[in-house]
Amino acid sequence: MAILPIITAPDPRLKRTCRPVAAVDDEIRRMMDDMLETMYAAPGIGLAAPQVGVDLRVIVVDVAKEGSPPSPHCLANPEILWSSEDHALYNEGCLSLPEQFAEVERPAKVRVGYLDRDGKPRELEADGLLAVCIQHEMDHLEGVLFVDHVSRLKREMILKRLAKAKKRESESVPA
Ligand code: GNR
Ligand code: NI
Repeated sequence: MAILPIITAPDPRLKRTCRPVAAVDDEIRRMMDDMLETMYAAPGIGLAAPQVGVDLRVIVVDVAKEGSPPSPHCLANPEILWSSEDHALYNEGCLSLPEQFAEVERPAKVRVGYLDRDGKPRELEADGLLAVCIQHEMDHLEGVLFVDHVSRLKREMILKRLAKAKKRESESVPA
């Protein structure tokens, strides 16, 4: 297993539409395992393949609370089969927009179809934080970040703040 570098905005690789995986083979399984390790190390509750530079439709999530047993999910080719009429707000963050947050509104519940780590077709009904996380990760597969769901003013403020933080960081590290 390996911890992979996480790409941050504004990187064009975060804006691509990802390709479906043909099959969940050993190479995809290795990528899922590396993504889980990378997500836990970050730490984060989800990770999408484009965040590690891979343009394939693969996401991993684990929203288990600290201290409770891990509950990893690996999803290849995820599809929203149903989403609830009722929506919910959540203050979202993203490992590709470090230390930035904004309230995003999404359907409160979703039913998702996908291939699991063994390539087996499965369905999952999610609500609460798991529903937020799965929708956030699936957005990444379309090149969409949480800032694309907020006003242009908020989005530009967040992207400017992130650019400043990155610049400060690059200048404070001795060459
Ligand atoms: O670790 C993460 N936390 C989080 C918090 C609120 C809403 C979504 C997320 S996903 C994020 C990890 C990430 O960037 N996944 O793409
Ligand atoms: Ni994200």
